[in-house]
Amino acid sequence: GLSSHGIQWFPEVLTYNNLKQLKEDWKINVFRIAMYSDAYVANPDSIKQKLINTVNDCINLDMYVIIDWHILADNNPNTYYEQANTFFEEISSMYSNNPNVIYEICNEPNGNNITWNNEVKPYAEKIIPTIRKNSPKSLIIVGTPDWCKQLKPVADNPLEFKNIAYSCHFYSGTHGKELQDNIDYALNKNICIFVSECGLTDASGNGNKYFNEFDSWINFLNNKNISWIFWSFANKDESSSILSPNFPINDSNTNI
Ligand code: IDC
Repeated sequence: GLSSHGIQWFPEVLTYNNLKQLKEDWKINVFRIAMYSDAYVANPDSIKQKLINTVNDCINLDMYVIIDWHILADNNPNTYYEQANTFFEEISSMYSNNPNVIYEICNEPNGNNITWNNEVKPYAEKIIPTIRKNSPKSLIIVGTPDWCKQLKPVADNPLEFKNIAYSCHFYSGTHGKELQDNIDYALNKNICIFVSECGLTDASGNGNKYFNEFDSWINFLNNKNISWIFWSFANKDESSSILSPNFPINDSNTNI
Protein backbone atom coordinates (compact mmCIF):
# COMPACT_ATOMS: atom_id res chain seq x y z
CA GLY A 1 0.00 0.00 0.00
CA LEU A 2 0.78 3.67 0.07
CA SER A 3 0.68 6.29 2.79
CA SER A 4 -0.37 9.87 2.33
CA HIS A 5 1.97 12.60 3.51
CA GLY A 6 0.53 14.79 6.30
CA ILE A 7 -2.98 15.59 5.14
CA GLN A 8 -2.63 19.12 6.55
CA TRP A 9 0.12 19.75 3.98
CA PHE A 10 -0.67 17.69 0.86
CA PRO A 11 -4.42 17.15 0.74
CA GLU A 12 -4.90 18.08 -2.93
CA VAL A 13 -3.52 14.81 -4.33
CA LEU A 14 -6.06 12.78 -2.33
CA THR A 15 -8.78 12.68 -4.97
CA TYR A 16 -11.11 9.81 -5.81
CA ASN A 17 -9.64 9.67 -9.31
CA ASN A 18 -6.08 9.36 -8.01
CA LEU A 19 -7.00 6.71 -5.44
CA LYS A 20 -8.84 4.76 -8.13
CA GLN A 21 -5.71 4.75 -10.31
CA LEU A 22 -3.59 3.64 -7.38
CA LYS A 23 -5.92 0.71 -6.92
CA GLU A 24 -6.47 -0.24 -10.55
CA ASP A 25 -3.09 0.55 -12.13
CA TRP A 26 -0.67 0.39 -9.20
CA LYS A 27 -2.58 -2.51 -7.59
CA ILE A 28 -2.42 -1.20 -4.05
CA ASN A 29 -5.04 -2.65 -1.71
CA VAL A 30 -4.47 -0.46 1.34
CA PHE A 31 -4.14 3.30 1.69
CA ARG A 32 -2.92 4.94 4.89
CA ILE A 33 -4.09 8.41 5.85
CA ALA A 34 -1.43 10.17 7.93
CA MET A 35 -3.24 12.63 10.16
CA TYR A 36 -0.56 14.39 12.26
CA SER A 37 -1.85 14.60 15.83
CA ASP A 38 -0.43 18.08 16.49
CA ALA A 39 -2.06 19.43 13.32
CA TYR A 40 -5.34 17.79 14.31
CA VAL A 41 -5.22 19.30 17.80
CA ALA A 42 -4.62 22.76 16.29
CA ASN A 43 -7.41 22.46 13.72
CA PRO A 44 -9.61 19.41 14.36
CA ASP A 45 -12.69 20.04 12.24
CA SER A 46 -11.15 20.70 8.84
CA ILE A 47 -8.53 17.97 9.15
CA LYS A 48 -11.08 15.43 10.31
CA GLN A 49 -13.32 16.29 7.36
CA LYS A 50 -10.49 15.67 4.90
CA LEU A 51 -9.77 12.36 6.61
CA ILE A 52 -13.43 11.31 6.46
CA ASN A 53 -13.69 12.19 2.76
CA THR A 54 -10.64 10.07 1.98
CA VAL A 55 -11.80 7.17 4.16
CA ASN A 56 -15.11 7.20 2.27
CA ASP A 57 -13.32 7.23 -1.10
CA CYS A 58 -11.22 4.21 -0.07
CA ILE A 59 -14.30 2.33 1.15
CA ASN A 60 -16.13 3.09 -2.09
CA LEU A 61 -13.12 1.70 -3.97
CA ASP A 62 -13.18 -1.34 -1.68
CA MET A 63 -9.68 -0.82 -0.38
CA TYR A 64 -8.42 -1.16 3.13
CA VAL A 65 -7.88 2.22 4.70
CA ILE A 66 -5.70 2.95 7.71
CA ILE A 67 -6.63 5.84 9.96
CA ASP A 68 -3.22 6.89 11.27
CA TRP A 69 -3.04 9.09 14.40
CA HIS A 70 0.37 10.37 13.32
CA ILE A 71 2.24 11.29 16.48
CA LEU A 72 5.82 12.44 15.79
CA ALA A 73 7.03 15.75 17.28
CA ASP A 74 4.75 15.10 20.26
CA ASN A 75 6.91 12.01 21.08
CA ASN A 76 4.63 10.49 23.68
CA PRO A 77 1.18 9.17 22.71
CA ASN A 78 -0.10 10.33 26.11
CA THR A 79 0.61 13.99 25.26
CA TYR A 80 -2.70 14.22 23.39
CA TYR A 81 -4.41 11.22 24.96
CA GLU A 82 -7.71 13.07 25.60
CA GLN A 83 -7.93 14.30 22.01
CA ALA A 84 -7.00 10.88 20.65
CA ASN A 85 -9.63 9.19 22.76
CA THR A 86 -12.36 11.58 21.65
CA PHE A 87 -11.28 11.24 18.02
CA PHE A 88 -11.25 7.42 18.06
CA GLU A 89 -14.58 7.30 19.91
CA GLU A 90 -16.19 9.43 17.22
CA ILE A 91 -14.57 7.83 14.19
CA SER A 92 -15.07 4.22 15.33
CA SER A 93 -18.76 4.85 15.90
CA MET A 94 -18.96 6.35 12.42
CA TYR A 95 -17.30 3.28 10.84
CA SER A 96 -18.55 0.72 13.32
CA ASN A 97 -17.81 -2.84 12.16
CA ASN A 98 -16.66 -1.72 8.72
CA PRO A 99 -14.05 -4.31 7.70
CA ASN A 100 -12.25 -1.89 5.35
CA VAL A 101 -11.22 0.38 8.19
CA ILE A 102 -8.02 -0.25 10.18
CA TYR A 103 -7.02 1.89 13.15
CA GLU A 104 -3.40 2.92 13.80
CA ILE A 105 -3.50 4.49 17.24
CA CYS A 106 -0.04 6.13 17.40
CA ASN A 107 2.41 6.48 14.53
CA GLU A 108 5.88 6.60 16.11
CA PRO A 109 6.42 6.95 19.84
CA ASN A 110 9.95 8.32 20.23
CA GLY A 111 12.40 9.76 22.76
CA ASN A 112 14.62 8.01 25.30
CA ASN A 113 12.12 8.06 28.14
CA ILE A 114 9.16 6.80 26.08
CA THR A 115 9.14 3.10 26.87
CA TRP A 116 6.69 0.36 25.98
CA ASN A 117 5.91 -0.62 29.54
CA ASN A 118 5.50 2.85 31.02
CA GLU A 119 3.98 4.90 28.22
CA VAL A 120 2.90 3.15 25.04
CA LYS A 121 1.25 0.05 26.49
CA PRO A 122 -0.82 2.02 29.05
CA TYR A 123 -1.96 4.36 26.23
CA ALA A 124 -3.00 1.39 24.07
CA GLU A 125 -4.84 -0.19 27.00
CA LYS A 126 -7.04 2.92 27.20
CA ILE A 127 -7.59 3.65 23.47
CA ILE A 128 -8.23 0.09 22.28
CA PRO A 129 -11.36 -0.42 24.46
CA THR A 130 -12.73 2.89 23.14
CA ILE A 131 -12.52 1.55 19.59
CA ARG A 132 -13.60 -1.98 20.50
CA LYS A 133 -16.76 -0.70 22.18
CA ASN A 134 -17.98 0.54 18.78
CA SER A 135 -16.22 -1.88 16.49
CA PRO A 136 -15.34 -5.10 18.34
CA LYS A 137 -13.38 -6.90 15.62
CA SER A 138 -11.51 -4.12 13.84
CA LEU A 139 -7.81 -4.59 13.23
CA ILE A 140 -5.81 -2.17 15.37
CA ILE A 141 -2.15 -1.32 14.71
CA VAL A 142 -0.12 -0.22 17.71
CA GLY A 143 3.05 1.88 17.34
CA THR A 144 6.22 0.75 19.08
CA PRO A 145 8.94 2.84 20.81
CA ASP A 146 11.98 4.38 19.12
CA TRP A 147 10.13 5.32 15.92
CA CYS A 148 8.66 1.81 15.60
CA LYS A 149 11.88 -0.14 15.92
CA GLN A 150 11.85 -1.42 19.49
CA LEU A 151 9.94 -4.68 19.15
CA LYS A 152 11.57 -6.80 21.85
CA PRO A 153 9.94 -5.15 24.91
CA VAL A 154 6.61 -5.47 23.09
CA ALA A 155 7.12 -9.14 22.28
CA ASP A 156 8.11 -9.78 25.91
CA ASN A 157 5.02 -8.03 27.27
CA PRO A 158 2.27 -7.91 24.61
CA LEU A 159 -1.25 -6.55 24.93
CA GLU A 160 -4.04 -8.90 26.00
CA PHE A 161 -6.39 -7.96 23.12
CA LYS A 162 -7.10 -9.92 19.92
CA ASN A 163 -6.73 -8.61 16.35
CA ILE A 164 -3.75 -6.44 17.20
CA ALA A 165 -0.72 -5.82 14.99
CA TYR A 166 2.41 -3.96 16.07
CA SER A 167 4.13 -1.59 13.71
CA CYS A 168 7.71 -1.71 12.53
CA HIS A 169 8.97 1.11 10.28
CA PHE A 170 12.09 1.00 8.11
CA TYR A 171 13.90 3.32 5.71
CA SER A 172 16.29 1.27 3.58
CA GLY A 173 19.06 3.91 3.66
CA THR A 174 19.20 3.72 7.46
CA HIS A 175 17.82 0.43 8.77
CA GLY A 176 18.91 -3.11 8.00
CA LYS A 177 19.69 -6.41 9.66
CA GLU A 178 19.40 -5.24 13.27
CA LEU A 179 15.79 -4.26 12.70
CA GLN A 180 15.08 -7.44 10.75
CA ASP A 181 16.43 -9.40 13.72
CA ASN A 182 13.94 -7.56 15.95
CA ILE A 183 11.14 -8.63 13.60
CA ASP A 184 12.31 -12.25 13.78
CA TYR A 185 12.42 -12.04 17.58
CA ALA A 186 8.80 -10.84 17.62
CA LEU A 187 7.59 -13.40 15.09
CA ASN A 188 9.19 -16.17 17.12
CA LYS A 189 6.98 -15.08 19.99
CA ASN A 190 3.86 -15.11 17.77
CA ILE A 191 3.61 -11.34 17.64
CA CYS A 192 1.93 -9.92 14.52
CA ILE A 193 4.03 -7.27 12.75
CA PHE A 194 2.70 -4.72 10.23
CA VAL A 195 5.06 -2.38 8.37
CA SER A 196 2.68 0.57 8.29
CA GLU A 197 5.40 2.88 6.95
CA CYS A 198 8.64 2.38 5.02
CA GLY A 199 10.76 4.17 2.48
CA LEU A 200 13.75 3.82 0.18
CA THR A 201 15.54 6.95 1.41
CA ASP A 202 17.30 7.41 4.72
CA ALA A 203 15.14 8.12 7.77
CA SER A 204 15.04 11.84 6.97
CA GLY A 205 12.81 11.09 3.97
CA ASN A 206 15.20 12.95 1.67
CA GLY A 207 18.61 12.52 0.00
CA ASN A 208 19.75 9.36 -1.82
CA LYS A 209 17.56 6.40 -2.73
CA TYR A 210 18.61 2.91 -1.68
CA PHE A 211 16.85 0.63 -4.17
CA ASN A 212 18.88 -2.55 -3.62
CA GLU A 213 18.50 -2.38 0.14
CA PHE A 214 14.79 -1.70 -0.33
CA ASP A 215 14.40 -4.77 -2.57
CA SER A 216 16.04 -7.00 -0.01
CA TRP A 217 13.71 -5.60 2.67
CA ILE A 218 10.69 -6.42 0.50
CA ASN A 219 11.98 -9.96 -0.11
CA PHE A 220 12.43 -10.36 3.64
CA LEU A 221 8.85 -9.15 4.31
CA ASN A 222 7.31 -11.21 1.51
CA ASN A 223 8.99 -14.34 2.88
CA LYS A 224 7.22 -13.70 6.17
CA ASN A 225 3.87 -12.50 4.79
CA ILE A 226 4.24 -9.08 6.38
CA SER A 227 2.21 -6.20 4.90
CA TRP A 228 4.01 -2.97 4.02
CA ILE A 229 3.06 0.59 3.18
CA PHE A 230 5.25 3.08 1.34
CA TRP A 231 5.88 6.72 2.36
CA SER A 232 4.58 8.82 0.64
CA PHE A 233 1.89 9.64 -1.89
CA ALA A 234 2.65 13.35 -2.19
CA ASN A 235 4.21 15.88 -4.55
CA LYS A 236 6.60 17.41 -2.04
CA ASP A 237 10.07 18.22 -3.36
CA GLU A 238 11.81 15.44 -1.40
CA SER A 239 13.11 11.98 -2.39
CA SER A 240 10.47 10.00 -0.50
CA SER A 241 7.54 11.59 -2.40
CA ILE A 242 6.40 9.47 -5.33
CA LEU A 243 4.99 12.41 -7.32
CA SER A 244 7.15 15.17 -8.77
CA PRO A 245 6.62 18.69 -7.39
CA ASN A 246 5.06 19.82 -10.69
CA PHE A 247 2.46 17.04 -10.72
CA PRO A 248 -0.74 18.70 -12.02
CA ILE A 249 -2.82 18.31 -8.90
CA ASN A 250 -5.77 20.25 -10.20
CA ASP A 251 -6.35 18.21 -13.33
CA SER A 252 -8.82 15.41 -12.63
CA ASN A 253 -7.84 13.62 -15.87
CA THR A 254 -4.21 13.23 -14.90
CA ASN A 255 -2.67 9.80 -15.22
CA ILE A 256 -0.34 9.05 -12.35
C1 IDC B 1 8.64 13.37 7.14
C2 IDC B 1 8.28 14.01 5.82
C3 IDC B 1 8.86 15.42 5.80
C4 IDC B 1 8.40 16.18 7.02
C5 IDC B 1 8.77 15.42 8.29
C6 IDC B 1 8.29 16.09 9.58
O1 IDC B 1 8.74 13.22 4.75
O2 IDC B 1 8.46 16.07 4.60
O3 IDC B 1 9.04 17.45 7.04
O4 IDC B 1 8.16 14.13 8.24
O5 IDC B 1 6.89 16.12 9.63
C7 IDC B 1 8.92 8.98 9.70
C8 IDC B 1 7.65 9.68 10.00
C9 IDC B 1 7.22 10.57 8.85
C10 IDC B 1 8.44 11.23 8.21
C11 IDC B 1 9.29 10.13 7.58
C12 IDC B 1 10.51 10.66 6.81
O6 IDC B 1 6.58 8.80 10.36
O7 IDC B 1 6.32 11.53 9.34
O8 IDC B 1 7.98 12.11 7.21
N1 IDC B 1 9.70 9.22 8.63
O9 IDC B 1 11.36 11.39 7.67
N2 IDC B 1 9.48 8.04 10.44
C13 IDC B 1 10.66 7.70 9.88
C14 IDC B 1 10.83 8.45 8.72
